[in-house]
Amino acid sequence: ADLFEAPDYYLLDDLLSEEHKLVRDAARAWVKRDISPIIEEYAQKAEFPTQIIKGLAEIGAFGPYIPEEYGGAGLDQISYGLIMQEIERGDSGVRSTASVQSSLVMYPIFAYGTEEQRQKYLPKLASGEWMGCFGLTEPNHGSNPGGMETKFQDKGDHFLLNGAKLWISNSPFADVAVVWAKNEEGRIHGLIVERGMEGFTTPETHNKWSLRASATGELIFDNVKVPKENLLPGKNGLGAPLGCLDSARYGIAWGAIGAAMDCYDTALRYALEREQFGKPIAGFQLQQKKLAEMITEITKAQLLAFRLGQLKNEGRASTAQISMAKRNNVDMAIKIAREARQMLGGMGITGDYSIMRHMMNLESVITYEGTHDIHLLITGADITGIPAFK
Ligand code: TGC
Ligand code: FAD
Repeated sequence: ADLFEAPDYYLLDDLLSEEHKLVRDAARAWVKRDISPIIEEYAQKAEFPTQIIKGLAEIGAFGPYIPEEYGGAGLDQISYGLIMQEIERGDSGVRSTASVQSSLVMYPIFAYGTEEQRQKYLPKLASGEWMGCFGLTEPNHGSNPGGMETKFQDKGDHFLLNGAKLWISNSPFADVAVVWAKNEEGRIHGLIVERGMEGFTTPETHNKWSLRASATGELIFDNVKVPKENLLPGKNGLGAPLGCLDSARYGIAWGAIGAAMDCYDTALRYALEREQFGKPIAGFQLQQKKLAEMITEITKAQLLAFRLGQLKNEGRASTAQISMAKRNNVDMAIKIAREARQMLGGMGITGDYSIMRHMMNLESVITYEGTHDIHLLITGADITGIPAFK
């Protein structure tokens, strides 16, 4: 088929609006044209393909749900999810870039920023003229961001920022960083730090076996003078960064379906063509079991994401509901990637097929934005009322 046909076993398309389908198909066509042909090469050489930034902006991947007056696409949450699904069908690293830009940089500026900050940053971020990153995780504080050590002091006409962030997607090339740091009272605030501010550096993290087509790095603040107007005034406390994570995790719940669809689609086609013992391997029960379980799990994940999207559109999706979908759908995708890889035999380990790349990428996706275990504990805390984190 010219255009990738997503598995749609329960006719979910019937529940989508014309706009949803238009947005989805535009993203799908762009991924097929501009991502799939080049992504393996960039993953192999561990480089982010900067030339795709313009295309990401054009399909509405930067701020899908940010209002049009700020340059966003003004779409609903299901369109946002469908865009993430299609991008991650191409590559989780490309979807990461879009997630960070939209939900972790544009969203906090939109939701917690002043009107001046919105006007200054959002249109340029929506067009991809500026790229952003989000600094929450630190070398000593990953799952427990509340323990962060990065801090800022009020120096009268500016803030003085010191500390370090690790594992930051897009940091090596980002123009702006939304950084979470504690003030002198230990309260967490968001600050917009711009490339070029003295004492601010962004060394790249090398030797990743996962998300190789995405640039990851550190953020180092050595007595950085941050103008006071760069503080996000609308919300403070750990709930401020966690509110951004709700939006990014929701996008990942959809994105993971895209990676799973690509693995399933590839394995199905391969199994129908590849013959052993005189017949297509798709004719063997063991291979059918794998394929049947894949389509079942994808279908369940689609329904979870779709219903979550409805709740999000109504402003009713809880953090715990989002955690459940992120955890389930990423786990579903990584298991499908592992099974699909085996179905391709030796060919499955090569870059001639996308599966091994998805499989390795998903090791990051199951870790970032809250690990698999942390999301289980969020569900546990929600249903029992007893947080088991500490
Ligand atoms: P806890 O006591 O539960 O909460 C602290 C305060 O925050 C409030 N809150 C929320 N507010 C808004 N939205 C949410 N989702 C919220 N969740 C909690 C909460 O009500 C409380 O408020 P208050 O007023 O009482 O202070 O916090 P805790 O310290 O016990 O930690 C809980 C835990 C472990 C669940 C949380 O910290 C967590 O989610 N940890 C995982 C860390 C994480 O996800 N890091 C992600 C970094 S960014 C990233 O990975 C980007 S990858 C990007 C890509 O490439 O796609
Ligand atoms: P740790 O918190 O040290 O966890 C190690 C293990 O212990 C995990 O299995 C975890 O589940 C488990 N564990 C921790 N606490 C508990 C507990 N209470 N109970 C049971 N088990 C527990 N962060 C950003 O801020 N911005 C980014 O853009 C960003 N991009 C990333 C990109 C990549 C490629 C990667 C790999 C990470 C990125 N991260 C980013 C960081 C990511 O969010 C963290 O890696 C993640 O939150 C886990 O933190 P950690 O790596 O320090 O692991």
